[in-house]
Amino acid sequence: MKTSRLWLLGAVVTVASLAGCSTQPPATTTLKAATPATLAQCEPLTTAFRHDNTTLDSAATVPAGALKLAGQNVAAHCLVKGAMHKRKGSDGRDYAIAFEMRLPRNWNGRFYYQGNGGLDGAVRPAEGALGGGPLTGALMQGFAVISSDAGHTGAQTPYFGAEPQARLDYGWQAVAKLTPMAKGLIATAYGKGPDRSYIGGCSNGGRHAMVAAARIGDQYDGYLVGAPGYRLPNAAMAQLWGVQQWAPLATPGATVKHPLAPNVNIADLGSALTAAERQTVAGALLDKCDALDGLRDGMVQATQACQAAFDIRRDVAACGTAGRNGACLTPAQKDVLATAFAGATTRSGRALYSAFPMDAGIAGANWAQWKFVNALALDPLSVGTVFSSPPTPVDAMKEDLDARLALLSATTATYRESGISLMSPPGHESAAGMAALQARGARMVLYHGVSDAIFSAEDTRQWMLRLDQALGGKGADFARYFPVPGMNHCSAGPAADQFDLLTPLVQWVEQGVAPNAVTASVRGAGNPGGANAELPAGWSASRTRPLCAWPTVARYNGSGDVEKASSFSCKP
Ligand SMILES: [Ca+2]
Repeated sequence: MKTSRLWLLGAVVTVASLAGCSTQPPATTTLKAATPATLAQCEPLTTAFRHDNTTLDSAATVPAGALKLAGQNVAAHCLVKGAMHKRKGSDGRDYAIAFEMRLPRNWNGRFYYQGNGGLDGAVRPAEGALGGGPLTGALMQGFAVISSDAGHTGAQTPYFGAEPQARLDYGWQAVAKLTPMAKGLIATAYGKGPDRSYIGGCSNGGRHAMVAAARIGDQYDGYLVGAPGYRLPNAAMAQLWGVQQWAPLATPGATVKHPLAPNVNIADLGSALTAAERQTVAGALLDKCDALDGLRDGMVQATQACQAAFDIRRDVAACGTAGRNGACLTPAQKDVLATAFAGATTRSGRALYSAFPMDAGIAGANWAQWKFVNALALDPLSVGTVFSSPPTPVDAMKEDLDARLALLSATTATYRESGISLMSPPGHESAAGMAALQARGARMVLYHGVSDAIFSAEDTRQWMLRLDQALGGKGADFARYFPVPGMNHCSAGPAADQFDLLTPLVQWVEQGVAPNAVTASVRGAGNPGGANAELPAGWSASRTRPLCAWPTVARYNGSGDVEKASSFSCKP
């Protein structure tokens, strides 16, 4: 019975496909698979390679095992260091787009652009970081990898934002300049350019990938988009809103150390919603939502159903006359939290950013770090210096958010592209350009921690909905989105946060196999990528779960080991 049903289904699909072929072009294109090659030269590259506005400072062989990733030896490769567009900035400082490339001796024929996080400003090792909990990365998989500082040095100070060209390089131009150079260097090193090219990263790195898709869509075949801050200036504005809302609820006079300047104290906003209170919210949410996926396991897979089932004001215990004790919230706390999740607005009612999905990862330390520390220590600097035209200091506690929002869309004679424009993918409001990428055979895989406190997984879902509309209901032919329940910003939180979505992306681009489910692991004690200290005590140290392509959800099969991904299926 089962067999004949399957056979019948197969027959129907075949007939439909044939009918489709006769009236319209094939729905999907699969690009030719990359073929391996061996590194032809390393040290001579400093003189053998020539590219406009580019200097190579060094090229040296890194022997096998000299670099280790997640406890494994990285194979022998060539480490090339250099810079593009060395110049004197309008602020008198020296600028350049510094980079390193790591070229494996045994190369898989592919190029990986490693987009880095935060404000860039440092050439992180070109290991091909994949996002999520630490794993080995693209270099270990045989990719030639580039990493850059995106045009300025100083990973933690946004002074560069006042320098117009440095601001543009950070926003999008560094990727556009480095990409053809990197492909040329690969051609010189191996005797052929990359057969297939990929770009990926998390946070600002995910933003780089999404911006590249919109700006230089002919350059990359695959996009690995993690926690994309694709509306980063807007997200930073929502952070300022949070500062102003939480500050009156914080303990008066309480301070914590500034994360970048240990001698500086900043207001302890976290006292407005303590770790115990966040745990209380997570507990109430689990009561309502954990079983919606078929299993009480401390993980809320049915994120969308949970948004309807859970109400902060109704479902979290209210503090009585004795006041706060960690196990309840005051009405004022509930109001701020509910508004933050619904989506912050300015005084005049303009949306600052996005709604956020409610999820058990609110208990994670990284959630609080973003909402209560970075919001006060980092976001005001980025908004004031990098995203505002002209640069204008922010007073986080008192800032007029309506006026500030206008500065993010403004241009001047010196700053000719607005902060929002230079940071965001052009046309993201309609997923513009993605139909052409899809037709060419390019593919995108996205992931996002559902409990990411700085960039919203709901904002990513909304982009997927717009993509689906732009592709006539066939968004899944171009992009697959994998929400990661419980995960905070790019990793951590009570989550299975270790996964490799690059391998399935390559299979999709080069073999036409679209990913529906990818196995993710928790990082328990002894994990080679480093243990996650926030795993709940009741979970196995080797728990696995399927990450399911949205909108499907990992549902328990009703039987089988509750710690194993194989006991779950991705279903609507
Ligand atoms: Ca569950």
